[in-house]
Amino acid sequence: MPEIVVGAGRIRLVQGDIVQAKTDAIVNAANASLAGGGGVDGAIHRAAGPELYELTRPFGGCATGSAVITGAGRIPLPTRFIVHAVGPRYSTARDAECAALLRSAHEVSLRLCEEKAVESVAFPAISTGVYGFPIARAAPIALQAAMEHLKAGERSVKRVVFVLFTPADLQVFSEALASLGQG
Ligand code: AR6
Repeated sequence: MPEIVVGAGRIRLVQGDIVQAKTDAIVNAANASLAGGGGVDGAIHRAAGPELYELTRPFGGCATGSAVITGAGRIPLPTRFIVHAVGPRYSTARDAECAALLRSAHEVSLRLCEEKAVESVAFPAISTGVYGFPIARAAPIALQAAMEHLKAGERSVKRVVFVLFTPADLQVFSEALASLGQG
């Protein structure tokens, strides 16, 4: 299981269903309306139950590149929070802008976790499904955001887990982690 130590924390990569992550917080790859959808969003809403819609409704949506945090509905402890992060829809023509938005979706998610004194958080590969972000391009952006957050020190977040849905996605993240770890 790939894992690296960063400052006082660690980043781990696993393959599986993020609903089973058993972290204090789980990040959802949401959309700007926060009204639910397919992919990981659908899986999280199914597990959390209809109350999750009640929890997101007051926000009235979320900008791309940002995130909001709610309770976890029916997802059992230790998970207490869902972070609804909105990654960009990828377009080659706007690659740099998409990269910045993906990075900020991770940064805001981690900042919200700090506000709630979260120690462990699980991320999916945001934007790499329906939103079409090439995963080999997304992986180092996501990992770097997590590494920089942990490196800053004095963080409540000590463990960042990336839960990749397929073995192929896990492989891509593992290679990105290995090259960043050496850098
Ligand atoms: N656990 C972990 N990863 C998952 C799971 C799961 N249960 N299910 C899918 N993935 P996507 P996006 C992976 O499409 O690209 C929704 O409709 C999937 O293989 O869920 O950010 C929202 O409402 C992929 O690697 O999210 C938005 O409208 C990754 O999660 C839109 O899709 C992200 O794929 C967001 O698109």
